[in-house]
This record gives sequence, structure tokens and C-alpha cells, in this order.
Amino acid sequence: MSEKRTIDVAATQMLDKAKEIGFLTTFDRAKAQEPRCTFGNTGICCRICLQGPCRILPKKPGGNKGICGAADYTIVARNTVRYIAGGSAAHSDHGRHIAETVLHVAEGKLKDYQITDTTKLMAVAKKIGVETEGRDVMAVAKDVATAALDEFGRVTEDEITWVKANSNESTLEVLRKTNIMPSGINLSLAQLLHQTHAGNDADPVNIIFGGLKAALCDYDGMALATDLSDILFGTGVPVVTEANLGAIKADKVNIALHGHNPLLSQMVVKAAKEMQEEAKAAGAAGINLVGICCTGNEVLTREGVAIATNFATQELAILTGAMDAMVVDVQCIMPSLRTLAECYHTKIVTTMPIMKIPGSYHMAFDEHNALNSAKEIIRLAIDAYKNRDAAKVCIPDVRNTVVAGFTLESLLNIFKKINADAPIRVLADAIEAGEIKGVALFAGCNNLKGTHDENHFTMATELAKNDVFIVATGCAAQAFAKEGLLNGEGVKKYAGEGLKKLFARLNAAAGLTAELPLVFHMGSCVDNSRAQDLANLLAKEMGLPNRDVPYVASAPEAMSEKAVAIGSWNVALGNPVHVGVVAPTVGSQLVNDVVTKVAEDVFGGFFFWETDPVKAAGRLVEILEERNWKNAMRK
Ligand code: XCC
Repeated sequence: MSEKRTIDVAATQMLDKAKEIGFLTTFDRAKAQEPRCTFGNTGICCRICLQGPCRILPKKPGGNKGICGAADYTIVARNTVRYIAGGSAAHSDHGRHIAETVLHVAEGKLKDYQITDTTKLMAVAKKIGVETEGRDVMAVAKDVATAALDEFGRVTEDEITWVKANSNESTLEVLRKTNIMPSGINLSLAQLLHQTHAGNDADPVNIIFGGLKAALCDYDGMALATDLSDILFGTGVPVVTEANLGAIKADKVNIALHGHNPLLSQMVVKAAKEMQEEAKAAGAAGINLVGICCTGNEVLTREGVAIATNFATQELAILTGAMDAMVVDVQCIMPSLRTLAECYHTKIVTTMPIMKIPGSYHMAFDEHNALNSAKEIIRLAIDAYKNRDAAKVCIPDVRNTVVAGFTLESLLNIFKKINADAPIRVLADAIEAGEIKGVALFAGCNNLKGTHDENHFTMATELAKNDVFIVATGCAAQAFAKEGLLNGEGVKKYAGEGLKKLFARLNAAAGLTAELPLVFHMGSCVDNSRAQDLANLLAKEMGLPNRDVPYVASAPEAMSEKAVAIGSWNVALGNPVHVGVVAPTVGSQLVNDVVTKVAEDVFGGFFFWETDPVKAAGRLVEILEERNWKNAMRK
């Protein structure tokens, strides 16, 4: 673990404050976990049955296998794919919740939601083969939502719809040949848990292929979540706002929207607009919403809500003393928030039936009464504001301008101003002319095994210097937002000459009031599907299979099971994937070789682990150059 805690200036101030009041943050708890257990860290601790935990102890007679005889490669493979199952269940369940809501809107059962983006609805319907000609919007919406819900329960031989509709033919061929094309989400996830039960599959390669099938369900669930969220709430367009703890305002009722699912947070945004006067009546200057983690990214993309902070520093928003309520839905919410809130007036409000924290407020969110639920939460925040202790307020004066809202559609709209017939040609031309080396996606979390946000920042600036076009999602995108890479200044400071030339053309064409940012914020973690759409389009335009397109992905500070799932489908779809923490596959040379080497022969995509951000960026640049060189040779 690194001695330096974070590169975020605001976070540093708040960590000092935590020390002052004697609160142990996640940074202290991470330190307390050192040194890590080597068995767990390298993936060779098996806890799948009650005879365990079994560890691999090569020096002891009989210790080189688990009690059942499972070798290191079986244990490591099982543990790894069980991460994928967890991540995939989380993303796809989020997608299912959105799909159910769209269905109920189409059936006229929900008064507070509408079909907002009918253009996207029709485009998605056409993509998945739902008839649109002469049909009513609600009828099409019902069929699209039903098709999405069918993804979950299908047990027939059919192929899963969103993977099939989004992927290029050459990719589908590989997925079919390797027998990892799923038919239904629930089936693949249940089968994977079965496959990895004690005394079941011992073949590491077969287990990994089962894991990749589940990872494709993760992709499917997130792709349909993105599509249906856009249909329901609108597809984001460029917005200008700010990021970091300085976005919390001392004179306003501050409410943080935290988690992943936009169903409630969109309603809070709507309700806040209507309730400014109530806040003023309580003595505040109004209501100020800020985002944390991917709920934050969702409402940033569609509503321009400012970012307070990302995963590792979520507690610090409460330490400002000015956070009146934190509304959380699902995923990436630290249970410690409630303990810290006790030192302040802050209300932690959990809202989903599968995510409760002992001692916090639980206000069960009901889609049938969505706006009222949101208003109730805001009233709770206004009440809490009245109890705020001004003496405890300490908001770091740190914020950066953010230009975000780059859904694939809004990005292509800018490209269209340069090439109306084939917008993605703009990127393809820049790559083929050698002006830029390719495209990199930054995704994923914070991981306190390293210095908070450092890998993100160093890698992005290194890639920009090397003329790589960068898109980002999740907490990676939020790190860039806080550190000033999501604005035009970032381009001036860090872009290489080739990338600067591309930006000059894009800025001239875009005609936006703000300059385009160094890194394009594509949204939340489920919006990694937007980045894959970009890769697919680019491959098609350049006449290449995905495995040859100059596109790479990186999760410099990966933490969650969802990150493992995202990385794994990226590999299956042909993308080289860097991970900035050492993966728990290294306990088996065989498994590690399969995911870092053999995978490339089969899928074109592969993983590599590199904790040094400069070296990792260098390797990504090399991979892009190698793909470009090979493509030029083939011509
Ligand atoms: Fe969670 Fe999406 Fe990771 Fe951030 S990036 S810590 S998963 S919020 Ni997905």
C-alpha cells in the first residue's frame, strides 16, 4: 500500500480533518488490512465448501491441493469467475429494473415517468428487430421493454439479443465458435454458480469460458440498461458543470445522489426544481444536488448535476459538515457512511429493498409514487439543514470545470459537423493519417492498494501526450473531472501535437460555448456499452475485425466484481485490457497465462496487470502502435 493517500487536494484536506476529529476513514481501514494474506491476494484460497478454507501449501505433503483435490488452477479459475457472476448479476439486475419501469410506463401504470427520447426508442427497436412502421410509441416501448425482460428468463437455444444486435459479425463468429454466446442472463449466471460448485468443473479453461459467457451477460445487461435509460430520461448532450468537494455549497441544502440506478435520482432532480422555495423558507439559498459514483454520472450526463467525488472519497463529502442528506440506491455505497453521519446532522437515506444499512433511514422507493418519494427525501434534507452546525462546516475550495454529456450520439453529432455521411470517419481518418494512435477507454473504480486517483491521472495524461483519443466512464471519469481533465485546459496542458490538431478541428466544428475536454465523459459504468458501440463503429468503418482496431481499455484502479465482469467482456470482444492492480489470478501460472496470453490468440483481447501507471500507459501506446502497424502492413 502506498504511503501517499491521494492526489486529490480536496480529499487531502478532508483526510486531515478526519484525523482531527478522530474518525477512521476507508484510507485508515485499508492500512489496517496490511499486510494482505498472500493466499487471498493471489487467488489460491478456496472457500467454496465448508471443509475450507483450503490454501495451496506446496511445501507440505498433501498441501499442494485442496482437501477435495482441487489444484491451484481450479481454485483460481473458480474464484475469478465467481467475481464475474457477482458483477454481472449487479449490472443486469440494474438493467432489469429499468426495463420493468419502461414496460410499466408503456402500460400506463406509472404517472411520473415518460418515454422521453422517442428517436432513441425507434433506433433501439430497429436494432433489436421490433417493428416500428406506423406503430404507436407506447406499443413500440412495450415491445422493446418486453424484449429486454426476455433476456433474463430465456432458456432456449436462442442467442441473447443485445450482444447479437450490437456486435460485429466477425466478433459474433468468435463468440459462437468458442461456445460462449449466452441465451439468457439468469441461465448463464445460475449455470456458472453450478459449474463452480464444490466437486463440479475442475477444468480451468472450461471454467474461464463459463465466466466469459457470464461476462457477456454483464455486457448485455448494461447495454440494455443504457438504451432503456436513454429512452426513459433522454440521451445526454454536452453540459458544463463542475467537480470536486467545492461543488458542495455552504449556503444551500446539499443532497448527494449516490449509487447507480437513475430511477430515483432523476425524480430527485425533478423534485428539487419544484422545491427551491421550500428550501428558501428554511433559510437556505436553495437546493444543491451533487453526485457520487455512477448515480452521479447518470445525472451529470442527462441533467448537468455536479460531481462531488468518487468511490474512495465518498465519506469525505460528509466530513464537509454541509451534506444534509445522502440518498443512496444500489452498489458501491460504503456502510461506514452511517457511522460518520452520526458525527454530523447528515441523513443517510437508503431507498432500495436490497440495499439497507443498519441505523440509516430507509425510505422504500416506489416507482408508482416516484415524485412524491423524491419530495419526501428532499423534505428530510431540508429538515436536516435546519440542524446543521455552522461551526462544523469546512468545504474545501477546490473545484474544476467539467464539460461532459458525451453519449455516443452527442459525440457523433460533433463528428457529423465535419463528416455528415460517415461521422466516425473523423476518428478513422485521424488514426489512418497517424495524427492519433487510437482510442482508449478508462473505466473502473478506486482501489486503495495504490494512491487514490493517481493511476487514473498519470495514465490519462501519458496517453494524451502520446496522441490517444480518450473516453471514460465510472469513477475513472470522476477522477478526471476532479483533476481538471474534463475541460479544454486539459487539452492545452496535456495533449500531444497530433491530438491537438484533431481537437482544433473538432472545436471549430462543434460550435459549443465551452471547449471540448481532453477526456470525453461517456457516463456511468453501465455506459461502458457506449464505449463498446464506439469501438464497434470504428472497426466497421476501418474495415477491421474488433481484434485489430486500435482501441484499448484500462481500469487503472479496479475494485469491484463489476469491474472484473467489464474487463472480461472487453477481452471477449477483442479489446486489450490493462488492470492497475495485480489480479487474483497470479496464484496459478496456468490461469494467468490463459487470461494474459492465450486469450489474445482466441479473442484478440487479453488482460495485462501493471501497477506502475507510466509503464502501463507505455504498454497501451505500444499495443495501439502494433495494431496500426499490422493494419498498415495488411494494406
Ligand atoms: Fe463503483 Fe460505478 Fe467502480 Fe465506481 S467505477 S467504484 S463499480 S461506482 Ni463502476
